[in-house]
Amino acid sequence: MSEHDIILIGAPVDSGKRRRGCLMGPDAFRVAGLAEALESLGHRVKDLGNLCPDPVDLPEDPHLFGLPETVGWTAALMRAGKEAAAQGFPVFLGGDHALSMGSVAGVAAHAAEAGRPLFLLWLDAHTDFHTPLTTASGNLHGVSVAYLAGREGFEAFPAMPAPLPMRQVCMIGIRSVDPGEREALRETEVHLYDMRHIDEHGIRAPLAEFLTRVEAANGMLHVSLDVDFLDPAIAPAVGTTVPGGATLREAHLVMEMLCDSGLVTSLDLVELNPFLDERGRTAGVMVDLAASLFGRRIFDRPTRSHA
Ligand code: EXY
Ligand code: MN
Ligand code: MN
Ligand code: MN
Repeated sequence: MSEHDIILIGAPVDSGKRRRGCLMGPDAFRVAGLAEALESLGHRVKDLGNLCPDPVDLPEDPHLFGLPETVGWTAALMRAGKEAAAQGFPVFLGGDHALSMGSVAGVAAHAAEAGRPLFLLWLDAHTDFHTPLTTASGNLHGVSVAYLAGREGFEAFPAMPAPLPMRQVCMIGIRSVDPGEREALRETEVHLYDMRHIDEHGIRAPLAEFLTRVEAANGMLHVSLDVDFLDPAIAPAVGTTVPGGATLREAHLVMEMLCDSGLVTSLDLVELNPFLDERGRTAGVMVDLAASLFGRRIFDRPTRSHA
């Protein structure tokens, strides 16, 4: 496990949906001891504090919630993400999932300059594949992947500098998809593993297959971890709970495999709503998962089994 220069970027984005609270997410991660946990694993950690959205001169859209503010966040995060990716390993502390439009776009711009393909692992109950034209809720935390893929309808946003081919995107944990998203995804080459697939085949095989492809392409890999990837029984602090999510062990296995791969180059921790938490429990689970991704383990492998 190599040591990283980890750059924490607070992104208190709360404009991606009506229910408020994600703006407290970055501080909850700090209070739960994220930086200390990563430092104890041998990494250097620099916390840039919290970003602000760029001011934008754009009218509200009656159909969409928080459009100007979300556009401002996208521009600010894109710039910060590109800069941080050139200097170390950016970890974006959300904030709701609308922040990934900026974080991933910034990292993608860096990858394009470095001449490497960017792959995206989307760990989520949702596919977030609406566009501003198809969303029924008007909540922009549900459109991030569509923006990153370069779908139409994002004219109000800064242009996505390097649209991601959907065959470079892997979604795991999916269990809530709207009809418009389902139809649009069918036209793509996304690698999508819903919870039924995990139930039937386990979580190891699809992730291993994806990581093999990232490695073969000498790709960079951004991981976007939405709290609602996890089952609400272990992670209640999220506005969009969907029963039947990943267990604690499944989630840790994903993080441990990602760590072993050495392929991950940036990370989002999103949708934590501390207002809905129970004595910091969800923040603690998310910090533990990040620690697994950065090298915390029960034993160094391989372990000898005594049958
Ligand atoms: N598909 C639903 C909508 O568009 O409103 C729910 C989206 C939830 C998105 C959360 C962040 O993952
Ligand atoms: Mn999401
Ligand atoms: Mn979600
Ligand atoms: Mn495949």
